Amino acid sequence: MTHALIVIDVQNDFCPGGALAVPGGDSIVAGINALMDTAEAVVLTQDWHPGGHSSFASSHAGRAPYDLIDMPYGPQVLWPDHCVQGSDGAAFHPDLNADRADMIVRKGYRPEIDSYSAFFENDQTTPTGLDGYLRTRGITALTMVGLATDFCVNFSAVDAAKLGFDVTVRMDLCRAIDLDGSLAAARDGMAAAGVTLT
Ligand code: VGL
Ligand code: ZN
Repeated sequence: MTHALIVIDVQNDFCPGGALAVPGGDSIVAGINALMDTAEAVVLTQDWHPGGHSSFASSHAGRAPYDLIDMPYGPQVLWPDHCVQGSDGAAFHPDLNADRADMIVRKGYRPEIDSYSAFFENDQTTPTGLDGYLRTRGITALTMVGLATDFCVNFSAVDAAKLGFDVTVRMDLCRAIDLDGSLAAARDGMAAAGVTLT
């Protein structure tokens, strides 16, 4: 077994009606479930923030969602409160076949740092442990799907490529937030990192 399907953040808060809804976020669920049926290994990621997380605009006086601020580790977009640990918004979409997962990776649980990537937090050095998990299973090729194309999928795919995995992003099974051209930038960045976009 050398291939894994990585399903990024298919959670209620990123679907229509959620706190940080991605347009059409729920429309990819059936296709992802179908892909799971044929996958060798399945890993889900779950955005998992404590209340008052530093990526929430509500944690910064005078700031609004989608403002860009400087954090000690670099620039950070501020978000509406979302995916608070244990909340309904943090749960996987009810139709997602989460029972199929071999492994669930939670990220963004440190109050002072965000984590878009499934591999490293936003300081780009603190590992989540997923690299070690995949390597010790002998997995070398990854297919990525999920939410949002231009943030967590993008950062995960670029990090995976940098780590030496053979990475394909199924763009038809991802949906984007698209802030100020972030989707186009993500496509370019992923392609430049050697990620295959289909
Ligand atoms: C995400 C913004 C904040 C994502 C997570 O899953 O793409 N985006 N937290
Ligand atoms: Zn988040």
